[in-house]
Amino acid sequence: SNFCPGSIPAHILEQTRKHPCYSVEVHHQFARMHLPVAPGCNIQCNYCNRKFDCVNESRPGVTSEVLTPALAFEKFRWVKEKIGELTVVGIAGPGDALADWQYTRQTIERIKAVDDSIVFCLSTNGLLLPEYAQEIVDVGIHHVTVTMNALDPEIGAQIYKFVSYQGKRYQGVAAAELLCRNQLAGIQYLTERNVLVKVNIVMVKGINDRHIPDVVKKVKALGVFITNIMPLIPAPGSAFEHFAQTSMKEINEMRNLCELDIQQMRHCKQCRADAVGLLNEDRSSEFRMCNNPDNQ
Ligand code: CLF
Ligand code: SF4
Repeated sequence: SNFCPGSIPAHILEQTRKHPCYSVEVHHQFARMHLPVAPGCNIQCNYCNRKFDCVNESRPGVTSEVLTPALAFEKFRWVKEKIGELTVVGIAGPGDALADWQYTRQTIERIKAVDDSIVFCLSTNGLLLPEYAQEIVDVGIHHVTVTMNALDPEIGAQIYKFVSYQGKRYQGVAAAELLCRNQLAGIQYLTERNVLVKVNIVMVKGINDRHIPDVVKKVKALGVFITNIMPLIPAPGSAFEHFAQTSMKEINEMRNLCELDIQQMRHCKQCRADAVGLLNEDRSSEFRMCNNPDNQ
């Protein structure tokens, strides 16, 4: 069933209107912060070099300080005091937000206990959604991003080097099949429970580019809110290191095509896992915990 705003409770749509990634018209008005509490990852994307932040929600070449939930809570209080227009707290790595779910959950619970106006958001590769989607709903997260690059396992096999799941390592077509199955089941579970799901797609020329419209149609049918087609920015040291960066011309042509099916995000900044501020003014360097006056 396609996304239908009429079926979403008013208090959730109220949150969406304050979310700078989901509501383009407020992205100069409201700020988000990412708390980098999730260092681990359970898959290996060929475009990722683990030394950097998760490429699914960020550009390569930058590394964020990893925080414990306790330090992340202190950072939230510091930033909230300085940036009044902060509305959204997101967990976007630097690995996968669900691979370290206990850290992600503890961070959100601590903040929620002191501030009930914050909108929580997370970004994941989706592998562990079947395990944690209900907890995501229970904890009160209504905005989730899943990066999904392929439905066809032959194409997925060219994007993912391996998938580690329930103590077993999968490769090739088996890895891509498993990841895709969990992503689709997880997305459907969330949309059926009024979570607004955004699907990020990394466009890799010659690999998944011509397959993207199929991915978009499929996730639209699962009730996804918006898709965000992003350029591949080849990470140094990754398997795709020598691939060409997808041009914005190519990205925009693909977005124009896919917009016939579902609304497209066009203002993504491919943020760092510790991004702070308005989408177009990253203040992460100002808000390193090592600069926190309370920490000196
Ligand atoms: Fe962060 Fe992502 Fe939530 Fe936004 S970012 S977890 S949905 S609060 Fe936004 Fe940044 Fe693009 Fe992500 S501009 S990389 S889409
Ligand atoms: Fe890297 Fe993110 Fe892929 Fe994990 S999900 S391998 S951190 S890009």
